[in-house]
Amino acid sequence: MGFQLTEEQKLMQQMVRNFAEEVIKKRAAEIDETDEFPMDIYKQAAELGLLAVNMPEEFGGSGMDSMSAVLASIEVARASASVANIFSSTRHHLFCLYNYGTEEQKRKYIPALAKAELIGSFALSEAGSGSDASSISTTAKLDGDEYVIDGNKMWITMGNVADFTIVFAVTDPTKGSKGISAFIVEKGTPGFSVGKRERKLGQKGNPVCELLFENVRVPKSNMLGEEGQGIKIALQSLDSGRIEVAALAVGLMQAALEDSVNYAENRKQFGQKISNFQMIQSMIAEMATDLDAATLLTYRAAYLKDQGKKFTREASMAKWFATEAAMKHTTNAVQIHGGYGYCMDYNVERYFRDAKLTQIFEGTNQIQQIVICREVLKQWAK
Ligand code: COS
Repeated sequence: MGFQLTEEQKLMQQMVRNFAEEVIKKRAAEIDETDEFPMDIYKQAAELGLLAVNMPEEFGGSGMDSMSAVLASIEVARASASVANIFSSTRHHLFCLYNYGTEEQKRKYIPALAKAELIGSFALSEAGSGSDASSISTTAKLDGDEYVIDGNKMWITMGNVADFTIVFAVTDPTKGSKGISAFIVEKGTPGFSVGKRERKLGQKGNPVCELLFENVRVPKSNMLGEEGQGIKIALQSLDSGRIEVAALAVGLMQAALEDSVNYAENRKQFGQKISNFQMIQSMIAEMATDLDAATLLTYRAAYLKDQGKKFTREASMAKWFATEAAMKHTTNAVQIHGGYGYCMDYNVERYFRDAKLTQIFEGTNQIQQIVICREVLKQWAK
Protein backbone atom coordinates (compact mmCIF):
# COMPACT_ATOMS: atom_id res chain seq x y z
CA MET A 1 0.00 0.00 0.00
CA GLY A 2 1.38 3.40 -0.96
CA PHE A 3 0.57 6.91 0.20
CA GLN A 4 2.45 8.59 -2.63
CA LEU A 5 0.94 10.40 -5.57
CA THR A 6 2.28 9.47 -9.00
CA GLU A 7 4.60 11.91 -10.79
CA GLU A 8 1.75 12.78 -13.17
CA GLN A 9 -0.61 13.50 -10.26
CA LYS A 10 2.02 15.65 -8.54
CA LEU A 11 2.54 17.66 -11.73
CA MET A 12 -1.21 18.17 -12.10
CA GLN A 13 -1.47 19.24 -8.47
CA GLN A 14 1.34 21.78 -8.87
CA MET A 15 -0.06 23.12 -12.13
CA VAL A 16 -3.51 23.65 -10.58
CA ARG A 17 -2.00 25.14 -7.44
CA ASN A 18 -0.18 27.74 -9.57
CA PHE A 19 -3.36 28.56 -11.51
CA ALA A 20 -5.38 28.76 -8.30
CA GLU A 21 -2.81 31.01 -6.58
CA GLU A 22 -2.12 33.27 -9.53
CA VAL A 23 -5.59 33.63 -10.97
CA ILE A 24 -8.45 32.25 -8.87
CA LYS A 25 -7.37 33.33 -5.39
CA LYS A 26 -6.87 36.90 -6.54
CA ARG A 27 -10.41 37.00 -7.93
CA ALA A 28 -12.19 35.00 -5.23
CA ALA A 29 -13.35 37.96 -3.13
CA GLU A 30 -14.54 39.85 -6.22
CA ILE A 31 -16.52 36.82 -7.46
CA ASP A 32 -18.04 36.54 -4.00
CA GLU A 33 -18.95 40.22 -4.03
CA THR A 34 -20.36 40.49 -7.56
CA ASP A 35 -21.94 37.00 -7.70
CA GLU A 36 -21.09 36.88 -11.41
CA PHE A 37 -20.24 33.65 -13.20
CA PRO A 38 -16.47 33.80 -13.87
CA MET A 39 -16.60 32.93 -17.57
CA ASP A 40 -12.99 33.99 -18.22
CA ILE A 41 -11.67 31.71 -15.47
CA TYR A 42 -13.91 28.90 -16.74
CA LYS A 43 -12.40 29.21 -20.22
CA GLN A 44 -8.86 29.33 -18.84
CA ALA A 45 -9.58 26.17 -16.84
CA ALA A 46 -10.74 24.47 -20.05
CA GLU A 47 -7.49 25.46 -21.78
CA LEU A 48 -5.55 23.89 -18.92
CA GLY A 49 -7.59 20.69 -19.24
CA LEU A 50 -9.14 21.11 -15.79
CA LEU A 51 -12.77 20.56 -16.71
CA ALA A 52 -12.40 17.16 -18.34
CA VAL A 53 -9.45 15.99 -16.21
CA ASN A 54 -10.64 12.39 -16.10
CA MET A 55 -12.09 12.08 -19.61
CA PRO A 56 -10.23 10.11 -22.28
CA GLU A 57 -8.08 12.10 -24.68
CA GLU A 58 -10.09 10.88 -27.66
CA PHE A 59 -13.00 12.95 -26.28
CA GLY A 60 -10.87 16.01 -25.63
CA GLY A 61 -10.16 15.14 -22.01
CA SER A 62 -6.84 15.12 -20.18
CA GLY A 63 -6.87 11.33 -19.95
CA MET A 64 -6.13 11.32 -16.23
CA ASP A 65 -7.87 9.56 -13.35
CA SER A 66 -10.48 10.57 -10.77
CA MET A 67 -7.76 10.99 -8.16
CA SER A 68 -6.32 13.74 -10.37
CA ALA A 69 -9.75 15.38 -10.56
CA VAL A 70 -9.90 15.28 -6.76
CA LEU A 71 -6.44 16.84 -6.49
CA ALA A 72 -7.52 19.58 -8.89
CA SER A 73 -10.72 20.23 -6.94
CA ILE A 74 -8.86 20.52 -3.64
CA GLU A 75 -6.42 23.05 -5.08
CA VAL A 76 -9.16 25.16 -6.68
CA ALA A 77 -11.35 25.01 -3.55
CA ARG A 78 -8.40 26.22 -1.48
CA ALA A 79 -8.68 29.42 -3.52
CA SER A 80 -12.44 29.50 -4.15
CA ALA A 81 -14.93 26.77 -3.31
CA SER A 82 -17.47 28.30 -5.62
CA VAL A 83 -15.14 28.13 -8.63
CA ALA A 84 -14.21 24.57 -7.66
CA ASN A 85 -17.89 23.73 -7.56
CA ILE A 86 -18.38 25.13 -11.07
CA PHE A 87 -15.58 22.94 -12.45
CA SER A 88 -16.76 19.82 -10.64
CA SER A 89 -20.34 20.37 -11.82
CA THR A 90 -19.02 20.13 -15.36
CA ARG A 91 -17.31 16.85 -14.51
CA HIS A 92 -20.66 15.64 -13.19
CA HIS A 93 -22.26 16.31 -16.58
CA LEU A 94 -19.32 14.68 -18.34
CA PHE A 95 -19.73 11.60 -16.14
CA CYS A 96 -23.40 11.21 -17.16
CA LEU A 97 -22.64 11.68 -20.86
CA TYR A 98 -19.59 9.44 -20.93
CA ASN A 99 -21.22 6.58 -19.05
CA TYR A 100 -24.67 6.68 -20.59
CA GLY A 101 -24.44 8.66 -23.84
CA THR A 102 -24.66 7.14 -27.31
CA GLU A 103 -21.54 7.48 -29.44
CA GLU A 104 -23.21 10.41 -31.20
CA GLN A 105 -24.09 12.16 -27.92
CA LYS A 106 -20.58 11.64 -26.58
CA ARG A 107 -18.97 13.07 -29.73
CA LYS A 108 -21.32 16.03 -29.75
CA TYR A 109 -21.14 17.09 -26.11
CA ILE A 110 -18.00 15.79 -24.37
CA PRO A 111 -15.29 17.55 -26.41
CA ALA A 112 -17.34 20.75 -26.44
CA LEU A 113 -17.78 20.63 -22.65
CA ALA A 114 -14.06 19.93 -22.22
CA LYS A 115 -13.22 23.04 -24.28
CA ALA A 116 -15.90 25.18 -22.59
CA GLU A 117 -17.55 25.71 -25.97
CA LEU A 118 -20.69 24.37 -24.32
CA ILE A 119 -21.81 24.46 -20.69
CA GLY A 120 -24.17 21.88 -19.22
CA SER A 121 -26.44 21.51 -16.23
CA PHE A 122 -28.04 18.62 -14.32
CA ALA A 123 -31.75 19.01 -13.61
CA LEU A 124 -32.99 16.51 -11.04
CA SER A 125 -34.33 18.40 -8.01
CA GLU A 126 -37.76 19.98 -7.89
CA ALA A 127 -39.62 22.13 -5.38
CA GLY A 128 -41.22 18.98 -3.96
CA SER A 129 -38.39 16.53 -4.63
CA GLY A 130 -34.96 16.98 -3.09
CA SER A 131 -33.74 14.11 -0.92
CA ASP A 132 -36.49 11.86 -2.26
CA ALA A 133 -35.07 11.83 -5.76
CA SER A 134 -37.55 9.23 -7.06
CA SER A 135 -40.53 11.46 -6.29
CA ILE A 136 -40.05 13.91 -9.18
CA SER A 137 -43.20 15.08 -10.94
CA THR A 138 -41.75 16.37 -14.22
CA THR A 139 -43.13 14.16 -16.99
CA ALA A 140 -41.97 13.13 -20.44
CA LYS A 141 -44.75 11.66 -22.61
CA LEU A 142 -44.08 9.91 -25.87
CA ASP A 143 -45.91 11.48 -28.81
CA GLY A 144 -44.91 9.92 -32.12
CA ASP A 145 -41.14 10.19 -32.42
CA GLU A 146 -40.88 12.84 -29.75
CA TYR A 147 -41.10 13.14 -25.98
CA VAL A 148 -43.05 16.06 -24.56
CA ILE A 149 -41.55 17.32 -21.29
CA ASP A 150 -43.53 19.26 -18.69
CA GLY A 151 -42.47 20.39 -15.24
CA ASN A 152 -40.23 22.68 -13.22
CA LYS A 153 -36.77 22.00 -11.83
CA MET A 154 -35.19 23.85 -8.94
CA TRP A 155 -31.70 24.67 -7.57
CA ILE A 156 -30.07 23.89 -10.90
CA THR A 157 -26.39 24.77 -10.79
CA MET A 158 -25.34 26.89 -13.80
CA GLY A 159 -28.85 26.50 -15.25
CA ASN A 160 -28.86 30.08 -16.53
CA VAL A 161 -25.49 29.90 -18.29
CA ALA A 162 -25.89 26.35 -19.63
CA ASP A 163 -26.32 25.53 -23.31
CA PHE A 164 -28.08 22.27 -22.50
CA THR A 165 -29.42 20.42 -19.51
CA ILE A 166 -29.69 16.77 -18.55
CA VAL A 167 -33.24 16.62 -17.24
CA PHE A 168 -34.87 13.76 -15.34
CA ALA A 169 -38.56 13.09 -16.01
CA VAL A 170 -41.18 10.41 -15.39
CA THR A 171 -41.79 8.40 -18.55
CA ASP A 172 -43.89 5.68 -16.86
CA PRO A 173 -45.74 6.70 -13.67
CA THR A 174 -46.74 3.08 -12.95
CA LYS A 175 -43.13 1.99 -12.42
CA GLY A 176 -41.97 4.25 -9.56
CA SER A 177 -38.24 4.88 -9.60
CA LYS A 178 -37.92 2.55 -12.61
CA GLY A 179 -40.22 4.86 -14.59
CA ILE A 180 -37.79 7.79 -14.68
CA SER A 181 -35.68 8.63 -17.75
CA ALA A 182 -33.04 11.24 -18.59
CA PHE A 183 -33.08 13.59 -21.59
CA ILE A 184 -30.77 16.16 -23.09
CA VAL A 185 -32.59 19.43 -23.73
CA GLU A 186 -30.80 22.25 -25.50
CA LYS A 187 -31.19 25.95 -24.85
CA GLY A 188 -33.53 27.47 -27.41
CA THR A 189 -35.85 24.45 -27.55
CA PRO A 190 -39.38 25.97 -27.58
CA GLY A 191 -41.00 25.85 -24.13
CA PHE A 192 -37.69 25.47 -22.28
CA SER A 193 -36.77 28.53 -20.22
CA VAL A 194 -34.81 29.71 -17.21
CA GLY A 195 -36.83 30.80 -14.18
CA LYS A 196 -35.88 32.55 -10.98
CA ARG A 197 -32.24 32.76 -9.96
CA GLU A 198 -31.80 32.00 -6.27
CA ARG A 199 -30.08 34.43 -3.90
CA LYS A 200 -27.75 32.31 -1.80
CA LEU A 201 -25.78 32.53 1.44
CA GLY A 202 -22.50 31.58 -0.22
CA GLN A 203 -20.94 29.89 -3.23
CA LYS A 204 -21.43 33.18 -5.04
CA GLY A 205 -20.65 33.34 -8.73
CA ASN A 206 -21.97 29.82 -9.11
CA PRO A 207 -25.53 30.51 -10.23
CA VAL A 208 -28.43 28.32 -9.18
CA CYS A 209 -31.84 28.74 -10.73
CA GLU A 210 -35.15 27.25 -11.79
CA LEU A 211 -35.60 25.58 -15.18
CA LEU A 212 -39.07 25.54 -16.68
CA PHE A 213 -40.38 23.00 -19.18
CA GLU A 214 -43.67 23.66 -20.87
CA ASN A 215 -44.59 21.34 -23.72
CA VAL A 216 -40.94 20.91 -24.58
CA ARG A 217 -40.63 18.52 -27.52
CA VAL A 218 -37.41 16.58 -27.96
CA PRO A 219 -36.69 13.73 -30.38
CA LYS A 220 -36.39 10.21 -28.94
CA SER A 221 -32.70 10.37 -29.76
CA ASN A 222 -32.27 12.98 -26.97
CA MET A 223 -32.86 10.33 -24.35
CA LEU A 224 -29.71 9.70 -22.29
CA GLY A 225 -29.36 6.02 -21.46
CA GLU A 226 -32.34 3.74 -21.77
CA GLU A 227 -35.94 4.38 -20.87
CA GLY A 228 -36.37 3.81 -17.11
CA GLN A 229 -32.65 4.18 -16.41
CA GLY A 230 -32.93 7.76 -15.16
CA ILE A 231 -32.71 7.17 -11.42
CA LYS A 232 -29.70 4.91 -11.86
CA ILE A 233 -27.95 7.58 -13.94
CA ALA A 234 -28.81 10.22 -11.35
CA LEU A 235 -27.73 8.22 -8.30
CA GLN A 236 -24.61 6.80 -9.86
CA SER A 237 -23.44 10.21 -11.03
CA LEU A 238 -24.27 11.61 -7.58
CA ASP A 239 -21.97 8.98 -6.04
CA SER A 240 -19.23 10.36 -8.20
CA GLY A 241 -20.21 13.98 -7.50
CA ARG A 242 -20.04 13.27 -3.76
CA ILE A 243 -16.31 12.54 -4.02
CA GLU A 244 -15.86 15.96 -5.58
CA VAL A 245 -17.93 17.62 -2.83
CA ALA A 246 -15.64 15.95 -0.29
CA ALA A 247 -12.69 17.39 -2.21
CA LEU A 248 -14.28 20.87 -2.06
CA ALA A 249 -14.59 20.50 1.69
CA VAL A 250 -10.96 19.39 1.98
CA GLY A 251 -9.83 22.44 -0.02
CA LEU A 252 -11.91 24.73 2.18
CA MET A 253 -10.44 23.19 5.32
CA GLN A 254 -6.93 23.58 3.97
CA ALA A 255 -7.56 27.27 3.37
CA ALA A 256 -9.14 27.66 6.82
CA LEU A 257 -6.15 25.98 8.47
CA GLU A 258 -3.55 28.01 6.59
CA ASP A 259 -5.31 31.30 7.34
CA SER A 260 -5.84 30.36 11.00
CA VAL A 261 -2.20 29.42 11.51
CA ASN A 262 -1.04 32.59 9.81
CA TYR A 263 -3.38 34.74 11.92
CA ALA A 264 -2.60 32.96 15.20
CA GLU A 265 1.13 33.34 14.60
CA ASN A 266 0.81 37.08 13.97
CA ARG A 267 -1.97 38.23 16.27
CA LYS A 268 -0.77 39.30 19.70
CA GLN A 269 -2.93 39.49 22.83
CA PHE A 270 -1.91 39.52 26.48
CA GLY A 271 1.62 40.31 25.29
CA GLN A 272 2.13 37.22 23.14
CA LYS A 273 1.04 35.59 19.90
CA ILE A 274 -2.29 33.84 20.29
CA SER A 275 -0.85 30.55 18.89
CA ASN A 276 0.75 30.20 22.33
CA PHE A 277 -2.67 29.75 23.90
CA GLN A 278 -3.79 26.18 24.36
CA MET A 279 -7.41 26.84 23.41
CA ILE A 280 -6.21 28.11 20.01
CA GLN A 281 -3.79 25.17 19.75
CA SER A 282 -6.62 22.76 20.42
CA MET A 283 -8.66 24.19 17.54
CA ILE A 284 -5.68 24.07 15.19
CA ALA A 285 -4.74 20.51 16.18
CA GLU A 286 -8.28 19.28 15.55
CA MET A 287 -8.44 21.15 12.26
CA ALA A 288 -5.21 19.59 11.02
CA THR A 289 -6.21 16.09 12.12
CA ASP A 290 -9.69 16.27 10.57
CA LEU A 291 -8.15 17.68 7.41
CA ASP A 292 -5.89 14.63 7.09
CA ALA A 293 -8.71 12.20 7.89
CA ALA A 294 -11.01 13.86 5.34
CA THR A 295 -8.26 13.87 2.72
CA LEU A 296 -7.60 10.16 3.18
CA LEU A 297 -11.30 9.26 2.99
CA THR A 298 -11.61 11.33 -0.19
CA TYR A 299 -8.53 9.76 -1.77
CA ARG A 300 -9.84 6.29 -0.90
CA ALA A 301 -13.16 6.92 -2.62
CA ALA A 302 -11.40 8.27 -5.74
CA TYR A 303 -8.98 5.33 -5.68
CA LEU A 304 -11.82 2.79 -5.61
CA LYS A 305 -13.54 4.61 -8.46
CA ASP A 306 -10.32 4.50 -10.49
CA GLN A 307 -10.01 0.77 -9.77
CA GLY A 308 -13.49 0.23 -11.22
CA LYS A 309 -14.73 -0.94 -7.79
CA LYS A 310 -17.99 0.01 -6.09
CA PHE A 311 -17.53 3.25 -4.19
CA THR A 312 -21.06 4.28 -3.10
CA ARG A 313 -20.39 3.78 0.62
CA GLU A 314 -16.92 5.32 0.54
CA ALA A 315 -18.08 8.37 -1.45
CA SER A 316 -20.85 9.02 1.09
CA MET A 317 -18.44 8.53 4.01
CA ALA A 318 -15.96 10.97 2.49
CA LYS A 319 -18.69 13.51 1.70
CA TRP A 320 -20.28 13.28 5.13
CA PHE A 321 -17.07 13.38 7.16
CA ALA A 322 -15.28 16.02 5.09
CA THR A 323 -18.20 18.43 4.87
CA GLU A 324 -19.10 18.20 8.59
CA ALA A 325 -15.44 18.82 9.37
CA ALA A 326 -15.27 21.73 6.91
CA MET A 327 -18.29 23.39 8.54
CA LYS A 328 -16.85 22.92 12.02
CA HIS A 329 -13.38 24.16 11.15
CA THR A 330 -14.38 27.10 8.95
CA THR A 331 -16.52 28.15 11.94
CA ASN A 332 -13.49 27.78 14.20
CA ALA A 333 -11.36 29.70 11.70
CA VAL A 334 -13.78 32.63 12.09
CA GLN A 335 -13.54 32.19 15.87
CA ILE A 336 -9.74 32.27 15.84
CA HIS A 337 -9.88 35.47 13.79
CA GLY A 338 -12.32 37.01 16.30
CA GLY A 339 -13.96 40.27 15.18
CA TYR A 340 -11.76 40.38 12.08
CA GLY A 341 -13.03 36.96 11.05
CA TYR A 342 -16.60 38.19 10.94
CA CYS A 343 -15.67 40.96 8.49
CA MET A 344 -15.11 40.66 4.80
CA ASP A 345 -11.53 41.97 4.84
CA TYR A 346 -10.52 38.42 5.76
CA ASN A 347 -11.46 35.33 3.75
CA VAL A 348 -12.57 33.07 6.58
CA GLU A 349 -16.18 34.32 6.65
CA ARG A 350 -16.43 33.33 2.95
CA TYR A 351 -15.08 29.85 3.71
CA PHE A 352 -17.69 29.55 6.47
CA ARG A 353 -20.55 30.58 4.12
CA ASP A 354 -19.24 28.37 1.30
CA ALA A 355 -18.84 25.35 3.59
CA LYS A 356 -22.53 25.29 4.53
CA LEU A 357 -23.64 24.20 1.08
CA THR A 358 -21.32 21.20 1.12
CA GLN A 359 -23.41 19.68 3.92
CA ILE A 360 -26.52 20.03 1.79
CA PHE A 361 -25.94 19.52 -1.93
CA GLU A 362 -25.32 16.30 -3.88
CA GLY A 363 -27.43 14.72 -1.13
CA THR A 364 -27.73 16.11 2.40
CA ASN A 365 -25.50 14.61 5.06
CA GLN A 366 -28.56 12.89 6.49
CA ILE A 367 -28.96 11.13 3.13
CA GLN A 368 -25.27 10.16 3.19
CA GLN A 369 -25.83 8.42 6.52
CA ILE A 370 -28.78 6.52 5.06
CA VAL A 371 -26.65 5.43 2.10
CA ILE A 372 -23.76 4.37 4.36
CA CYS A 373 -26.02 2.41 6.67
CA ARG A 374 -27.78 0.65 3.78
CA GLU A 375 -24.44 -0.40 2.32
CA VAL A 376 -23.17 -1.57 5.72
CA LEU A 377 -26.35 -3.61 6.32
CA LYS A 378 -26.02 -5.14 2.84
CA GLN A 379 -22.45 -6.11 3.64
CA TRP A 380 -22.95 -7.46 7.16
CA ALA A 381 -26.55 -8.72 7.34
CA LYS A 382 -26.62 -12.48 7.78
N1 COS B 1 -25.97 3.89 -8.05
C1 COS B 1 -26.74 3.32 -9.00
N2 COS B 1 -28.01 2.94 -8.78
C2 COS B 1 -28.51 3.14 -7.55
C3 COS B 1 -27.77 3.73 -6.52
C4 COS B 1 -26.46 4.10 -6.80
N3 COS B 1 -25.69 4.66 -5.86
N4 COS B 1 -28.54 3.81 -5.40
C5 COS B 1 -29.73 3.27 -5.73
N5 COS B 1 -29.70 2.87 -7.03
C6 COS B 1 -30.78 2.24 -7.78
C7 COS B 1 -31.38 1.12 -6.95
O1 COS B 1 -30.69 -0.10 -7.19
C8 COS B 1 -32.81 1.09 -7.44
O2 COS B 1 -32.89 0.39 -8.67
P1 COS B 1 -33.50 -1.11 -8.71
O3 COS B 1 -34.88 -0.97 -8.15
O4 COS B 1 -33.43 -1.45 -10.15
O5 COS B 1 -32.61 -1.93 -7.83
C9 COS B 1 -33.10 2.54 -7.76
O6 COS B 1 -31.83 3.18 -7.96
C10 COS B 1 -33.83 3.24 -6.67
O7 COS B 1 -33.09 3.07 -5.48
P2 COS B 1 -33.76 3.06 -4.05
O8 COS B 1 -34.98 2.20 -4.05
O9 COS B 1 -32.69 2.76 -3.07
O10 COS B 1 -34.21 4.59 -3.97
P3 COS B 1 -34.86 5.38 -2.80
O11 COS B 1 -36.01 6.09 -3.36
O12 COS B 1 -35.05 4.51 -1.59
O13 COS B 1 -33.76 6.52 -2.48
C11 COS B 1 -31.75 7.54 -1.79
C12 COS B 1 -32.46 6.28 -2.21
C13 COS B 1 -32.39 8.23 -0.61
C14 COS B 1 -30.36 7.10 -1.40
C15 COS B 1 -31.68 8.51 -2.99
O14 COS B 1 -32.98 8.98 -3.31
C16 COS B 1 -30.76 9.68 -2.81
O15 COS B 1 -29.54 9.56 -2.92
N6 COS B 1 -31.32 10.87 -2.57
C17 COS B 1 -30.58 12.10 -2.55
C18 COS B 1 -30.73 12.79 -3.85
C19 COS B 1 -29.70 13.86 -4.02
O16 COS B 1 -28.52 13.65 -3.77
N7 COS B 1 -30.15 15.01 -4.47
C20 COS B 1 -29.29 16.10 -4.74
C21 COS B 1 -29.43 16.45 -6.17
S1 COS B 1 -28.12 17.37 -6.82
S2 COS B 1 -27.89 18.92 -5.73
